Amino acid sequence: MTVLVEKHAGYRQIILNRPDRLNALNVEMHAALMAALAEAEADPGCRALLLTGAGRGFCAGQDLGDVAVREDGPPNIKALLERYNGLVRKLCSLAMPVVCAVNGVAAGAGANLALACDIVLAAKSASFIQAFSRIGLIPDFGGTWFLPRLVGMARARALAILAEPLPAERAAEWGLIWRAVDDDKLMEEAHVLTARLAKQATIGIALTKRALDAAETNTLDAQLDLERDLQDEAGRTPDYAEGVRAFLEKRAANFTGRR
Ligand code: LHQ
Repeated sequence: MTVLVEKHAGYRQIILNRPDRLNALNVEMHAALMAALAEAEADPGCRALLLTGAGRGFCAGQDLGDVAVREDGPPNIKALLERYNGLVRKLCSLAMPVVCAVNGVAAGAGANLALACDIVLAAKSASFIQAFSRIGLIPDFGGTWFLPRLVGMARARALAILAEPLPAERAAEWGLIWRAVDDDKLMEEAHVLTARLAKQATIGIALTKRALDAAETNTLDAQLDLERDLQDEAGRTPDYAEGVRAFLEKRAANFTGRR
């Protein structure tokens, strides 16, 4: 099994599971990951996801053994990426929060897979490597889109061109990720965070994601209109009514995540 799924109360943990290859991505793992996301999406009881890797790495990007240049010509990278791009699109558009616990090195597409998640925690010993330039490629899996937006163009360029490992603590300082965590606390913190998210107002979070994504390209005018419309949608959810009631009654809200 290249991907393992563990069910917890309100959320699922998805584990990349090719530890002897540092969880490098191949076609089989991609399909398993897509299936795990589709199953999570179809389960009304699943209100958050936690993505991590088995063993000492998070994900070393594309399995280079599978795309080696052979005598009969170059590999069909275009077709492969056409397929893989669906994963980034799916992760970014999921109507629930996705936490990524980067347990070890995240290289190439593996680094950008983490950046496609909503909240990224990383073990202090982990690092992020835009390894692509080492093999003559460009950052893919959304790397050229995520990097400049997260850390600014100067840092994005150096990360992409130099392919030096960025340690987790510096990644957090630079705003590439949310937090760097002591190695032995990573999974505990990731589970606590994901369990907490699974009890929040899920539709409100999904709409927040949509608003922030749209802000990347919208004018202020367009964004204000979008906020009006999405807030109207959020305001019609039972979770909004419950949130206000709970506030007024000075108690914790009991959100259902339902429409
Ligand atoms: C691997 C891999 C790996 C296979 C470690 N593949 N075996 C590209 C092309 C086409 C279409 C789609 O998109 C892409 C996008 C990409 O992702 S391109 C970038 C691909 N990734 C890389 O270039 C990173 C390659 N890996 C590394 O540079 C190192 O392994 C890192 C820096 C990640 C970790 O280094 P170490 O901690 O020293 O571990 P290691 O190198 O000894 O790796 C452990 C094993 O995992 C080793 O196998 P072995 O049999 O010797 O124990 C590696 O060969 C294997 N492995 N990454 N991507």
